[in-house]
Amino acid sequence: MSNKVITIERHIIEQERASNGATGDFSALLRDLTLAIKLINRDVSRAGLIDILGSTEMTNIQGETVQKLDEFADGVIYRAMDHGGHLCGMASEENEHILPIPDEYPKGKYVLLFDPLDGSSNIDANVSIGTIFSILRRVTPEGGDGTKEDFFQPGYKQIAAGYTIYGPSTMLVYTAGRGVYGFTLDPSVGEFLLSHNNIRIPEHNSIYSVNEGNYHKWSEGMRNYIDWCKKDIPEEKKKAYSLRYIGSMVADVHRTLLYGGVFLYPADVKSHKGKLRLLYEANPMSFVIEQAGGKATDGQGKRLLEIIPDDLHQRTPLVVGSPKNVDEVERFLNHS
Ligand code: AHM
Ligand code: MG
Repeated sequence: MSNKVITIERHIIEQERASNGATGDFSALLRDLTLAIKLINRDVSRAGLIDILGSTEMTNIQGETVQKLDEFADGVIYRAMDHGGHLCGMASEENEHILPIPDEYPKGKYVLLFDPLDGSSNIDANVSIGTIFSILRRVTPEGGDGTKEDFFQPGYKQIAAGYTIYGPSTMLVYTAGRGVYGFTLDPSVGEFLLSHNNIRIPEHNSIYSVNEGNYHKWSEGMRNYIDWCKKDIPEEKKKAYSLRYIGSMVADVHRTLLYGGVFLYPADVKSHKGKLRLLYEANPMSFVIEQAGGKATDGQGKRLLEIIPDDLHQRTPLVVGSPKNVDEVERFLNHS
């Protein structure tokens, strides 16, 4: 990789230029989103201080007491994105219904779906959390409010998707369908700089990532797969696999993207569709993983990006990661 310093803004503009019919609209949309993410990052990095600093500060500025960080993040994204003229609607994991663009602002040609702060139950333990986003082009006529039709598109129609991970450093990883790029926030200048050019996921690695506490609720095929992971079977695999599970999807998928292996959230007897949401979690992460050369399925041979949604908050079982690891899982799940 060259040692050129490339900001995310420059990168997005160049990617858009390289695609046909670029109007600059899409770059501007992503620029607004990057600003929202920097604002969220500022507050997430002070999460441990909120009890001692937050209360007074929030009261001074907004006249209200401290908000939970996930609600705060939700509001920041909405307020940063509602007036740019690029969107005709938004949908967030935190809100039951479509979030309309206020009447006083123009309605654009995209919709934005997001999980403002995924893994937020980990905040108090200072564990990495993230923001996930997905952008679709509207299918209804331009000018009016976005409707369900605009949101209920299969994931392969996403025109961009990505996530931010608030970890030891803050990273933004995105794809616009031309590979996957990672940017690290340099806090001293407040810019995301290209640090991971054209990320490719390893073909295979001996790592699996799943909440194994659900073992007794899984299907036989799923239990067999996990038992197999733990064994040394010289003729099939050199050694037992390692288990890594953070419990924060963005962090678990990010590690899987960089190191390889597989991340799973399967169905179980209680949750027939698993836990994770198709539109806010599964689709954007699958788009990133596929663009990096990985695979993303529902564990029953179906590509996640081909599911046609019928509910804003629908869930799906999920198996994502290195192509060979996903194939291994599929082999077990399809033989139960
Ligand atoms: P959230 O959107 O309410 O934060 O829940 C999603 C999170 C994911 O980040 C993570 O992969 C999963 O829940 C962990 O679930 P579990 O605690 O069942 O292992
Ligand atoms: Mg979530």
